[in-house]
Amino acid sequence: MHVIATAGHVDHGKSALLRALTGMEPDRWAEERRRGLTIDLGYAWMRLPAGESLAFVDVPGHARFITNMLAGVGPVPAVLFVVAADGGWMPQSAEHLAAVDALGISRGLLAVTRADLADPGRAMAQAAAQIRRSSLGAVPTLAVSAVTGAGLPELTGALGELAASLPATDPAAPVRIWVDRAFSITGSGTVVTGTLPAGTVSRGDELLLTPALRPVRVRALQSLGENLSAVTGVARTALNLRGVDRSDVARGMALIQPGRWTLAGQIDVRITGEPRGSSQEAGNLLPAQLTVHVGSARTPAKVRPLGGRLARLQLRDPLPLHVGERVLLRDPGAARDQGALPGTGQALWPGLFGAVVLDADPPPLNRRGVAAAAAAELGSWPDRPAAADLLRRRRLAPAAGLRAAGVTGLPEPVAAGWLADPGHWSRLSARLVALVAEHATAEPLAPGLPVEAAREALRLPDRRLVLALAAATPAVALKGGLLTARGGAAGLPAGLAAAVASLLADLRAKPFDAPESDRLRQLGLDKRDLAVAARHGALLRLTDQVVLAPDADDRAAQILAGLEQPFTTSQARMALESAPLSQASDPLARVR
Ligand SMILES: Nc1nc2c(ncn2[C@@H]2O[C@H](COP(=O)(O)OP(=O)(O)O)[C@@H](O)[C@H]2O)c(=O)[nH]1
Ligand SMILES: [Mg+2]
Repeated sequence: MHVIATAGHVDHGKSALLRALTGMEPDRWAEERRRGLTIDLGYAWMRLPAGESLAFVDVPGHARFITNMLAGVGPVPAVLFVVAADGGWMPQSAEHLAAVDALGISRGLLAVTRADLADPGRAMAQAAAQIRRSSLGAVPTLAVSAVTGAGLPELTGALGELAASLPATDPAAPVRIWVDRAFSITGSGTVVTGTLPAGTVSRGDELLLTPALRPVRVRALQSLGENLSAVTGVARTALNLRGVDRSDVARGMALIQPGRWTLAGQIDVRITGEPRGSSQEAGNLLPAQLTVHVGSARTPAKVRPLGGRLARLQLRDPLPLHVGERVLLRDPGAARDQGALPGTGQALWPGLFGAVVLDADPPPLNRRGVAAAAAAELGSWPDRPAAADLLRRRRLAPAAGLRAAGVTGLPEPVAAGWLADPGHWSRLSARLVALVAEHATAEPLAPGLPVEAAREALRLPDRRLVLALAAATPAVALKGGLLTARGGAAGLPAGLAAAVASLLADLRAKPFDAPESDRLRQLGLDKRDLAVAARHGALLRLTDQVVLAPDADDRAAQILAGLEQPFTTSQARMALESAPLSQASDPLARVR
């Protein structure tokens, strides 16, 4: 199935054209039919010559219902632009085109209808010239009449070609359905409808209703009036929900798959359109307040300019978003009818423009100079930020957070569930080496720097990050929850190094026979010396006065692992006493 929305000035024949194409009535309300005016969104569908279904979202053309129009166009990938042959290009033609352009919709058709009432040539040329300036570019253009039926077979053929040319969608994509209608059916409960742009929803799925993130279960689902066990986008869907009252659902909420979207309260955006003509003060690109439209949702937002085309928007109601997606921004203060009409090199419509979401979970801007730094950083980002861009900004981030931001191609985690910016990670590594050295100097008798102390000093959110960092830092060793330098005897004072070398020479013959206190005294090694040597990784200190070669514990484990299991303590002792010393594990190698 494919879904496309109509666009065009009021009374130009959008609803009549859909009626003629589909045989269905897109104006659902009695009031709409009585007044002959589309107020809210309408729905109709047809079967294309190739056998596929094409669903239409019919939008109102009247200026008063522009937010309904935006709710209809927002979630849809293509438009059927309608202009009356006897009306030509009109203000709401321009406003709708500006909305399509701001949303970055690039696929569509131009139907010049009511061609039985006037020669369509002028309207076709006029409209095509305007549309060419937008994200739609050059589109196939057809003259039709809903009354005589002239041109309808050609239009059906062109719709088939348009549908076939739309990019395939990913059935495994994250699900987000913007609610465009909600009602209750006696006996079934709450039903919501919306466009599923990609991904798959199945009966029994649990989805979250934004912004409350309230869990709801899909009890049943329909598409184009048919009961189905699963629906894959692009599709119009009606979902019967368990766990929510009709009164708790409204247009502008969304049903999302858990863990796949960021519920954003503030976003950093790059303006894509041309905000000229809006009510901003001179010299300022943006007004202080904007309305953000995305999908069927809209919310007021406070604008904090970051410089150039970059801004932070503080959303009144949080929205489920991905980075890289388009939102539409509207300046509620822009005088609708005062702006320059298109064709003068100005904005397509005053106070209506687009933006891309660069960051849906940006860091706070609470210190001086941070905004400028943010602008400098965001300025280099592409419209679809990659994991590397976001990580450079976050430095460290849970992989789940980046997945929820819609980022694919995540790097390998550095520790359970954590991603790190490579630059930041190597700076942390250097910092850890310095911390361990500082601690050794400050507290020479301490056996090492506790992992928790390192976590605090490095301000890391998870102790596992310290463990991973230690493992990735060759100059640091981790044993028993303590971090020590892995420098061997290299950093020891000369006298101490010599004494330790003698000790290690003794241990060569009997690696598990700790030197007696007499021998230690003879070499001039006191408790403090032993601690310092252990801190440098030159000795393994079991207790204050009991030391072995630094690799003794690993070697003991190896030897014991080679014994027939289970073994007794005396068998173990015997095995260790007679342990041969291999060249590779010569402890002196570290001192020489
Ligand atoms: N003669 C003629 N009238 C049309 C045609 N299409 C629409 N109309 C009439 O134009 C008016 C507006 O049509 P409608 O579909 O409601 O316009 P919308 O506001 O764009 O949805 C209605 O009175 C229709 O009957 C057409 O192709 N030929
Ligand atoms: Mg209509």
